[in-house]
This record gives sequence, C-alpha cells and structure tokens, in this order.
Amino acid sequence: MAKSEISDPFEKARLEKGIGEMDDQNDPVIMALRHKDVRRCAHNHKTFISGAEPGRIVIPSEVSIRDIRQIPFEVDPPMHGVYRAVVEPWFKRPLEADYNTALKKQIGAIIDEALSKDVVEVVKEFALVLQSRALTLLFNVPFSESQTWISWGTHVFRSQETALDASKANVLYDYIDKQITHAIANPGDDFYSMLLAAEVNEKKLTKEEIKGVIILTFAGGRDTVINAVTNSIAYFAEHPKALHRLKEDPKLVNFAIEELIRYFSPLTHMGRVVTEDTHVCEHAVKADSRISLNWASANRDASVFEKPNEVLIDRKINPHVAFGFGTHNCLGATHARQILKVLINILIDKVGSIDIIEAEDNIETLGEFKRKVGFNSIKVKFNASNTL
Ligand code: HEM
Ligand code: EMZ
Repeated sequence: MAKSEISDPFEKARLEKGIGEMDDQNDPVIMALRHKDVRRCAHNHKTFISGAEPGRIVIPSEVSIRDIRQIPFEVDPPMHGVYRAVVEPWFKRPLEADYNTALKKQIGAIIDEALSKDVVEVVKEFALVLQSRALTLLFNVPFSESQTWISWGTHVFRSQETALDASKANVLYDYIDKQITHAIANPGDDFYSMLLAAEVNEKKLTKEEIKGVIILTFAGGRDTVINAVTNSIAYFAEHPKALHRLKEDPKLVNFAIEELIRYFSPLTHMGRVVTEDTHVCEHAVKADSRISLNWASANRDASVFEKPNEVLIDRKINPHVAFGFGTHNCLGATHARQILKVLINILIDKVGSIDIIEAEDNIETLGEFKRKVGFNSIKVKFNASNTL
C-alpha cells in the first residue's frame, strides 16, 4: 500500500447499515456514515445538539478535562449565530493581501530550510512549525509566540501516551489567562483585544466566553492542519505527476485543495447529543445518548462521489463535508485553505521531488473501525526543482 493512501474503513457498514457503533468512556456513539444522513443530522440542530455539557460532543469526550464551553462550537442557534457574527469577520482576514504575503514569506522560509536538510521529519519539523507560525497571523500576535506553541506538540489536549492529557490542557488554559491579562493592560490589534472590545446583545463578552473562543481557536485548527499538511507532502512525494500537472495548469490548484481535503478528511467525525428518542438511518437512538457525524465516511460515499477512493485533483463537483456542514461549518477553513494554497504554490515553484525515507502511521480506533488520519512521523528528503 502506498504510504500516502488513506483507506476507508467504513465502506461495508455504510452500505449495509448506514451506521457504525463505538464506545467512548462508557458513553457510546452511533456514527452516521452516509453523506445524506450526515448532512441531515448536521442540519437538525434541535434533535442533535452541540450545546451539551462542555466536551461531550468531542470524541474522545473531553468532559473529564474541560469545563469551559468552546464558543461558538458548543452553542446552538439562536445564540450560536450571535457569537459567530462576532468572530466571523476575523476569520476572513486570511483573504487579505497582507496576510497572504506574510504567509508566503513564512512557508517559503520553511521550504528553503527543508531543502537545505538531508532529512526532514515532516510532522514535527515541518507541519507543526508551519501550523504554529501561520497561527500567529490569525491571532495577529508576534511571530515569537509560535515558539511556545510549537513546544506544546501536535495536539493541545492529547499526547501520544494519553488520549486525554489534563496537564497539557492546563498549560493551555494558564497561557490563555496570561495573554488575556496582557491584552487588557495593552489593548492592540490582536484577536484577544478584538474579543475584549466586542459586544453581544449590548454586553461585553465575559472572560469565560473569551477563553472559550480562544481555546477553540487553538484546539480546532491544530492536528487538523498538521495532518492536512503532512498528508499533502506524502501525497506529492508519491504522485510527482500531480505536482507537475498543477504547475502546468495552476487553475487546478483550488480544485486540488478541495479534493485533498475530501480525501484526507482530517477531522474524522464530531459528536452531537440527542434531545429526544429518534432514529438515525432507521436505527433507534435514545434521548441523551450521542451520535456522531462521520465526515470521513460521508466523503467516501459512492452515491455522491465517483471513484471515491481515488484522488482526482481536477474533481469539479465536490460537495465534501470535511469542513462540516451547515450551522457549525468550519470557521478556520479560510485560513486552512490559504495555507494549502500557498504551500502547493511554493512546492510547485521550488520542489522537484520528495523522497519518503520512513513513515509511521497515526491510526485512530473507533470501535471495530481503524482509520488512518496521518502520520506519527514521516521522514523525507526534499529535492529542489532543477528549473531554479
Ligand atoms: C468547525 C474541520 C481547520 C476552527 C469545524 C468542523 C469541522 C472542521 C468538520 C465542524 C464541527 C461540527 O460541526 O461540530 C476542520 C479541518 C481543518 C480545520 C478539516 C483543517 C484542514 C480549522 C482551523 C481553525 C478551525 C485552522 C482555527 C484556527 C474551527 C471552529 C469551528 C470549526 C472555530 C466551529 C465553528 C462553529 O461552531 O460555528 N472544523 N477544521 N478549524 N473549526 Fe475547523
Ligand atoms: C475541539 C475540536 C473542534 C476539541 C471543530 O473541532 O477540535 C478537537 O481537536 C479538540 O480536541 O476540544 O476544539
């Protein structure tokens, strides 16, 4: 099997039953697997809510390590829309020219350094660094903050040893407290200061609410971006022709990004809590139990995607749900897409080929299903393009 291949463990269950079952800390989850059901359940925010006990819609559940509600992720309409309106313009800043210029400079420097090395371990030396540095642009804080964030590793709540790491979570919470205190004393043009000045229903946000937004911004865009970047490098290492094709026809880059995101589906699924006895794909689910919206499975549904297990970099009709669907669709998608666009354009420009030296997969276990989401580590050699 090619190292960049991500197979679909849900196919049989999706076709036969439409659902998959898994336990998680004695709080089982019924996973919706079909594209149609995932979209339908995501749309039905009254029966399948996000605003449950903080941490409960995440799988693995973070109830035991977190009591701060993430905003707007763990809030339902109508309040969800009120919060979302406060942060949405900020999350569109990646479309601004200055942001793009800064991103190009950052990613260009990372690629130049990678080209100068004999071996690069892509997860920690490349993707984690890239994600952390790019996040300074989203927060609009000094570049030097990225050093601290890099030291946290690839997930703010999980470590290789434990799926839920309370001490890690506390490092993040303490850091955020300090940053908010600093921004109160020194208001500026950063994300904290914007939130401190913002009003909802004519009232300032509370410190707890601001923390909820900030935690989400750190957690939501971390391993997802790292896996998307790492998997892209592995893909182009094994498919150099795809990179050449994008070089010849740059109009395809935007299609390629959507297709890679569909294929990788960096966030496998997200939970919801059921408010009344109901059915998911004819399967009974009880009030106060959990379901999940399995984006990764929906993105391989053959009734929607032709050749779902192949990367077709020029796929034109691509209603993937890798960034979610409906109310809670990903706020960080603009930032994530810009990162991939700049990365691919610089690869096209500067990199001729990439050799994989060794790789260790990162595999998630969801009950009987095992899904590769990326790599624990992957060592490569970047080779400069000879057109330099
Ligand atoms: C929501 C995936 C990057 C912040 C979501 C959802 C998905 C998703 C599937 C929907 C969750 C749900 O319905 O419960 C991804 C993927 C990413 C990515 C695949 C990278 C390739 C980011 C980044 C950030 C971010 C970079 C911020 C720095 C958020 C936020 C929400 C969200 C704030 C909640 C939106 C709301 O509740 O209205 N993401 N995400 N994500 N994501 Fe992302
Ligand atoms: C939560 C989640 C957000 C959760 C949109 O997804 O991402 C997960 O990685 C975090 O663990 O706390 O932020």
